[in-house]
Formats: sequence, structure tokens, C-alpha cells
Amino acid sequence: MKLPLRLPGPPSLPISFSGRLHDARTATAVGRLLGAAVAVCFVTGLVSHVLQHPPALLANSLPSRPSWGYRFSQGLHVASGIAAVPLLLVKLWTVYPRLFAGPPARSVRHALERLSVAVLVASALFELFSGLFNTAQWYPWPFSFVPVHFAVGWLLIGSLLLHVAVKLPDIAAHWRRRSPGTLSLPAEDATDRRSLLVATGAAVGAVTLTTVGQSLTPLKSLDLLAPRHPDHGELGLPVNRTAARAGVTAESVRGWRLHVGGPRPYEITLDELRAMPQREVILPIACVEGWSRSARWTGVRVRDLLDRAGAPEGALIRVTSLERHGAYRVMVMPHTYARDPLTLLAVRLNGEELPPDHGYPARIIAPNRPGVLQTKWVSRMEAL
Ligand SMILES: Nc1nc2c(c(=O)[nH]1)N[C@H]1C(S)=C(S)[C@@H](COP(=O)(O)O)O[C@H]1N2
Ligand SMILES: [Mo]
Repeated sequence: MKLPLRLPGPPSLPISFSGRLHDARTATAVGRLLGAAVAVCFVTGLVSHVLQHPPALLANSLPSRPSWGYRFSQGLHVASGIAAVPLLLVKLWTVYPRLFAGPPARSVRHALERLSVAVLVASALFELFSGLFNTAQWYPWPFSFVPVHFAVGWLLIGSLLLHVAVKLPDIAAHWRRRSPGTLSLPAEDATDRRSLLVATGAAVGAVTLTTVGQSLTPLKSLDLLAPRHPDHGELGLPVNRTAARAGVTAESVRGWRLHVGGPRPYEITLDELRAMPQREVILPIACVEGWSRSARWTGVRVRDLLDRAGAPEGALIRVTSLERHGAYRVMVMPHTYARDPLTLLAVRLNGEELPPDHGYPARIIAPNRPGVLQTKWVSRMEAL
């Protein structure tokens, strides 16, 4: 059946949309799923931001456990963002007649409401697509991804809360299966709505199953649409930035020494580092872009290296890479990570000497930290 859509009150609409399922009931049903996905994405995004760029207050007290924490939260961030894409498209399809309904503004209140919806739609599209492009390491824009994605995230959550508040009466009326009184819709539409929701659920299931294997490794064989496959890469671990791209050459690692700064600074060669007590840990690399993979690392505990330099227990540690340029050349490590017995300066990966692309001669591996902070080609460590 045709369902004419008309907004109440004068003046009458210059355009009139008609069609099925462009109604509040469908919009609410899809909207609550989308809202849940966006909420999960926002919270896990905040976790990621705080772990990567800790505010001064938390700078030296972030938890290094659970060791899989970041892997889990970032996997969820990317999975919920991907799941939100089909949900957003269906939601926009259900409401688009209203987006183009005239007149543009009936009152100041109405104008503000439409403005907030415009901000909501624009920020949602921006967040989901910029995030999706980021998982593919594709940056077709002139700005820096992290600060802009973070700022627009707040815009999105703010306009979403405002939208939910404005629509609360509609949401309340349509939340449960049976719409009360005049709001109830003909039976044929209920079947259509069910089909639409089933199809939407199938789309969400399909995009999730074909991408989530990039971090949920038991499902890695289904990983058809994910930009990364967790198995691809030397020694079964993906490589983001190769030694060649970082400008780290055989020349630049020749005669490598590790400088450890503190009250009793010292330098050691790779052979001396290998002669120190070696530990083995199983820890994941969890890239902010969504892929993650566990591996077996062997090396010296960072805290043993620091103790030898007399570094104070609570000091922040600055780690510097051989790499000449690049945003991840210098990394600061809170003492909670530096003192964790799982945190190593690793020299071996999965039983083999570290290959150049994985950070030869030595790299950091720490629990519950974003991949970008697992510094490769380490040359210097100092207590601040
Ligand atoms: N020095 C340095 N270390 C680095 C990077 C880098 O660009 N330079 N990339 C980081 C990123 S983004 C990730 S996800 C991890 C894991 O990348 P890998 O698998 O290429 O080692 O290494 C990190 N360590
Ligand atoms: Mo990364």
C-alpha cells in the first residue's frame, strides 16, 4: 500500500513523498541498532584515544592489564564501525523523505532541529567512512586523521544525544512491537518491516563475518573483505611500515648499540643484550587500524634494563627508534607498562631473530597498548 507522508501543520508540503517503510516505526527499529553500534564505537574510540594520547592526569597510571585489553577494545571499535555502515545506510533510506521535506524551516525550533539532524548525518557519514578508509590505510584527504576523527566523534555523539532527546516521544511510541492506537500501521507493512530488518541484519552479519577475522583470528579464514589478513607478513605477522619505508638500512643498524639513560647511563651491544636473561611472552600487536595478531616474543625485560641504569620506579620512559622521520619515532611509556614483567625489548619473534621489517635489532612489545606504540628499531631508552 502507499503511505503518504505529510508533516502536520501549515503551510502544506510542496513535495510529497510516498512509499513503504519510510515511517517512524521503521526508523526507530533501525535507529536503536545504529545507536547501539555508535555508542560502542564511541566508547571504544575514547579508550583508544586515552591509551594513545593519555591526558596529563592519566599519563603515568594507565593499566597494562588485561594484556589483551586494547586488542579487544580496538577490534570492537572497528567491528562496530563497520556494522554501523549498513545500519546508517538503511536508516538514511527510511528517513530520506523527511530530509527533503519542505518548507526548510517552520519555526526557529524546527530550524534548529533540522540543523542538528544535518550535523548528525554529516558527522556520522564522516566518522564511518573516514574510519573505514583508515582501516585500508587510505588517506584521501589533506588533514591529519587522528585529531579530526576524534573531534568529529564528539560532534557525532553530541548531535546523536540531541536527536534522541528531541525524538524521545516518537521513540517511546514505537519502541515496543505493538504501536499504540493511531500510530499502528497496517499488517502488510509489518511483514515488509520484518523483511527489511532481516535483510539489514543479514547485511550487518555479512560485513561483520567477512571482516572481523582481521582481529578475531579464529574467523580469519572468512576474512574476505578485511583490508588485512592476520597471517600475511613475515613470520606470520603483518607489517605496517617496512624497514625500507622507515629508512632503516643494513648500514644504519651496523654497530648498533642500545643507550639506556638514567642516573647510571650505559650502552650495550646486541650480543650483550642477547647475553642478558631472556624472557618469552605471548602478546598481540593490535593495530589501531583494526588488525591484530598474537605472537611469541623473546627478549629482555624493559624493567631489567631500566634497573641497571638506576631509573626510578615511577619514571616515564622515553623510547626512541633508529628511524629518522615518522610519527612513531619517539614513544613515551608510562611506568605501569615499563615495570610490567611482560614488557620486553624483544630480539626474537616466533622463535626467529627479528626480521628488519619487524624491528631488528630490537623492538618494544608491551601488554594492552596500541600497535603504534610498539616501537620498532629501538636505539634509546631513558627515564624522564
Ligand atoms: N619505529 C616505528 N615503530 C613502529 C611503527 C613505525 O612506523 N615506526 N609502526 C607501528 C605500528 S602502526 C604498528 S601497528 C606496529 C606493528 O607493525 P608491524 O607489524 O609492522 O611491526 O608497529 C609499530 N611500530
Ligand atoms: Mo598500527
